[in-house]
Amino acid sequence: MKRVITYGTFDLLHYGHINLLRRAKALGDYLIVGITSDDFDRCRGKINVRQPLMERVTAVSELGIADEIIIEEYEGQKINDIQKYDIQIFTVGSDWTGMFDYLNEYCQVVYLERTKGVSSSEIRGERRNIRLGIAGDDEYLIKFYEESQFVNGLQVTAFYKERLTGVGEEYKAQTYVTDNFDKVLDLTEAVYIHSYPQRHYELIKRALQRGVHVLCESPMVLFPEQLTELEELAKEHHCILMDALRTAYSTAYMRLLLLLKGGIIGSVKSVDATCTSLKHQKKFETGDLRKEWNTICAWGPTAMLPVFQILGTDYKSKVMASHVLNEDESFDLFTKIDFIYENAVASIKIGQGVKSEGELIVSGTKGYIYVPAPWWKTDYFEVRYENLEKTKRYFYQLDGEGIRYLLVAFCKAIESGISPGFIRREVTREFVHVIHKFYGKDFYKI
Ligand code: C2G
Repeated sequence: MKRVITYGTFDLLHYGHINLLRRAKALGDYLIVGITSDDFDRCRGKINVRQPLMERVTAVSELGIADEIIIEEYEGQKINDIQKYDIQIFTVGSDWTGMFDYLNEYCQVVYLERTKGVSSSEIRGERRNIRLGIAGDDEYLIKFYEESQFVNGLQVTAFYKERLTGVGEEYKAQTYVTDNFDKVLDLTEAVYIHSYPQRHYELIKRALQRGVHVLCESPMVLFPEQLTELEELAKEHHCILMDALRTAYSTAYMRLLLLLKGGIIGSVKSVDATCTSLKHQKKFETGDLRKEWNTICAWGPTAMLPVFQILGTDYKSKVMASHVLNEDESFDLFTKIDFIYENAVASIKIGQGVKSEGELIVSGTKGYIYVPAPWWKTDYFEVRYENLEKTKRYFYQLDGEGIRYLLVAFCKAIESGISPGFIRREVTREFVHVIHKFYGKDFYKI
């Protein structure tokens, strides 16, 4: 009996896949099909897969072509499978020609002509066509624009710029660059806002009133009552209003939270997060501070994210200490906040005028999790115990700082009408509450 194996994602199953599977079966007597897990696809950069694993398994199984279906979960599994299942032929489409020649050491490798004129990504693009506006005035928007190119069915059609003339100019050919926000809302179904905190409320409100979905950098607003009003407006206009804190969408960070919930370090007693960057320090000596991000806005939500997602938002008390500019006490260069919970503590240190080690440490009764700097965009963390030999190391590919995963989640939310649960509403609310307390001078001046 000649045993054949092939692998694939088989997302939105189409006749190109079916042609491949039929010809693969015809190469032998028994066909095993390896279907990639959601995680494995994400790690190898396939972030646009629409169907979860079991839907893809069912679709392939119902064809009645495969004799057996297995799940491909990690790089290098193919060699194990070829030996484990006593495979004589490995086959895959010709778009992979040459990529699997190394398997010739274990079995015959056959590349079958790829079927022209159909692909899952084209089908995704046909089924989704979201025109995205980008609004703000920061070089960061360029990175966002570039990341949006990785998301099937999402196209940046307009750039709204407020200050920096450079931002967006180079994309004039592909997008409409304007300083008229209403014009952007005419050309889009969704808008990403990264202006400055004082400006977000008005831009979000105008977008929601026009039925445009909103993805906005945290903090979305500076007053708790504004957030309540915008949440109501989003509901009234059936719009998504989503917090754009990209750390929450990075695979390593999400896996860290799941491991903690599973008790990998026992019960958590302390969360310590530090975020500092002196990148903008020069601006604070000369620029117009009203349009700059002070530290509590620039880094507060990021640093508070793990605190509130691991320990919750019902802390008993907090103590805030800030180093602020003399000429403008609402502009902090460094802030430390200690949160006291019923059974745990947390501390964040954030700074744009003070440098420290940007790590995240979660301390538990059995061990601790260590995430090296810059933890907020990490692809790596360690779980450490008293016995260092028991250290577990985790690595999850993070392309583009997690922005493309954030955009995929935003598109899925728009299509489903359901905000993803990555950042629960009460966490977003607590960001705003703490920042509001800062502006209310509820801190010790240091
Ligand atoms: N395919 C094809 N013709 C198409 C589209 C896909 O022959 N028009 C083939 C691909 O070459 C592949 C299989 O169908 O052999 C599944 O394609 P995908 O689901 O796109 O998955 P892919 O990541 O290409 O699978 O590690 C091997 C890869 O997993 C191969």
